[in-house]
Amino acid sequence: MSKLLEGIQGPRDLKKLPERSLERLAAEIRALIVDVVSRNGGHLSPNLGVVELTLALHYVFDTPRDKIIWDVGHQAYTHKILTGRREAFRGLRRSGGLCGFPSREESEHDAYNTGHASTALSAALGLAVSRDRKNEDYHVLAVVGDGSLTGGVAWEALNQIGQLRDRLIIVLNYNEMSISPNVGAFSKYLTYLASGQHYLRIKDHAKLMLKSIPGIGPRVIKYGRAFEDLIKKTFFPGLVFEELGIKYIGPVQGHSLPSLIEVFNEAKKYDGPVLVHCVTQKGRGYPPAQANPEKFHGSSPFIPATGEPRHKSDVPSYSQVFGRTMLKAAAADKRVVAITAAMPDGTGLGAFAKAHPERFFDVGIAEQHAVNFAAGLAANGLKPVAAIYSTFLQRAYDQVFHDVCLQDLPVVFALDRAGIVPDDGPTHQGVNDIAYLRHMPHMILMAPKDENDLQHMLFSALSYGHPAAVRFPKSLGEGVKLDRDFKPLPLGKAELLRAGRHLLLAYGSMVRPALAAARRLAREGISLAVADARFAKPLDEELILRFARTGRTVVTLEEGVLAGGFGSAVRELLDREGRFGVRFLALGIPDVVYPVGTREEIKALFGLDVGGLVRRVRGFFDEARGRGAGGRSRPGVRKR
Ligand SMILES: Cc1ncc(C[n+]2csc(CCOP(=O)(O)OP(=O)(O)O)c2C)c(N)n1
Repeated sequence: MSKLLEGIQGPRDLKKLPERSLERLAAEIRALIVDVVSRNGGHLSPNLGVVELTLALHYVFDTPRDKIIWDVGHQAYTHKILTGRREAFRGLRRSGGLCGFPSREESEHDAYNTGHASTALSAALGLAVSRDRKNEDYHVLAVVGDGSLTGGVAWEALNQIGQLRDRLIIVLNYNEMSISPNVGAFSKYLTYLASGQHYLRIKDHAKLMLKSIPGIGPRVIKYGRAFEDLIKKTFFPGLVFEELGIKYIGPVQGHSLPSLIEVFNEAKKYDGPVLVHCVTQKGRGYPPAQANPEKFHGSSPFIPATGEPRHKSDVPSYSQVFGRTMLKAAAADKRVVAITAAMPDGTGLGAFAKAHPERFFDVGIAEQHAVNFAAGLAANGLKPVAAIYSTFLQRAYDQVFHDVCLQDLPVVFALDRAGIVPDDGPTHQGVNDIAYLRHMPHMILMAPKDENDLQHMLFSALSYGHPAAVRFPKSLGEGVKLDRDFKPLPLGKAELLRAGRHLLLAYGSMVRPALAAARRLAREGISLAVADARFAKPLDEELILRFARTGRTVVTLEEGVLAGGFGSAVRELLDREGRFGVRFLALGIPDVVYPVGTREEIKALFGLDVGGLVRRVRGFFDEARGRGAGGRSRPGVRKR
């Protein structure tokens, strides 16, 4: 039998299919998603959960004229497959291939770029309001998960959606999961709605009330369906969404194509904001993901027959070492508590959560609240460690400043996924944290060169009594031996790892490449000392100035943006101290949007791999010797 999917070049082809064929098409899409994600890695269980929902959306609505905004956007694979990217889907998350998230640069069907959670409602409202002000006519939809609805910004949007009442369709994809089981009081409320209990309870209650009205009550109850409608109309306005001015439809079985098509057609007719509550199952149709939706939320490549990972390693990841260190730190000090914003496992805190449930807090997708909450805990003597990915802490810039740093509260930030983040594309890069934290008063910034130093840094951070952030990459460790006992690191002291005439000063993940580059350049007669900076703040000024004062060259290396980053800090120090005629070069990442790729590919793109470092440092020395720029000597450049 030929595949239906092969005939789908765009949503128009989908609409030509009879409704009864859609189930078969859903099965074909699931098979394609499992196949591609098993090879390339990606978000499996969220995508398997929305196959029918997406089919129904494209069956009823008409993109690119109608605009669909996917919250987070990690669940948009079926949408990509149906909108002319079926072939390209094989290159998902690969260099030069499709981005794992919606991308306006990629397709006119992607109305808005996403990657961080809880943004779709605000953006959809913006589109809807601008449509109405410009007298345009199309539908605007936001598809948002129950996890993403825990994010504060989604509530700020709901607040205004209810106020403005522009025509807008919110599709709530409810599966009781964030990455892990969803948390919080609102999540419980959605569960209550989805279970239908609210309706039964209201119905029973109303029946009792009506029965007690002599003569009329029993007769009304007898009219069954009409009675139910009356109940719905009378009591549903009490729902939170309706109270906010948003019509509520649901709950609807999110894998039943006929039901979905019916409710979307219904939602289409409504002239105001409407929310359709769809109940879906994460991982639907692939048993390993259904059984363990959390493990397959974002998966590395796996063997489809078993769900087992394709690549295994005995070397622990930085996240795992962080998690183990937290267990040790908690055993050593009762004041240590851990906070995650919906990432208990991704951050390596799973074991901590089990061992110390009363000292572990999953606040939901709520980074701002996480930091604010940590400040409160610290203000009363606890030692909170907020484990938040570098890219997501961007959300809480003001809380870090206003709540933590101004009050000099000892909150420790464990910044996982700092630096170049493979495969997820521009929204997930962790390259800004040095720059957005460096100017915060009282803040201490650290980055380990390996997983053993990570332990010591976390331990030290907990002892400094100030706000401190430790950044580490999304990567396996370097495979070094882990010391059993914690070693306190002297504040603001770098470690000289290799002697030499000029200085390569590397931060965190760049230390090892710096050593390798220095070894290669030594063979060419360029003598480089290599120091592990350990701290971006406070800097080891004594060490840097020792090299600078003798008029030598200083080169800084960082896996972060150059503007305001670690190299900038060193440059500011040199400027402040008079420069001494030092030649200075800062290597890092420019402020550009760069494509999907592996960490190695992106490092190479910016010349931060060993080969690139050798080339660029050599070039810098050549320039000084007058061999750069066509061999002409440049006036004003000091010779070595
Ligand atoms: C601001 C922010 N914090 C954390 C994340 C990481 N993250 C990606 S998906 C996700 C869970 C989303 O849950 P939900 O919206 O319910 O979608 P589901 O995966 O269940 O379909 C999280 C926490 C993110 N993308 N953005």
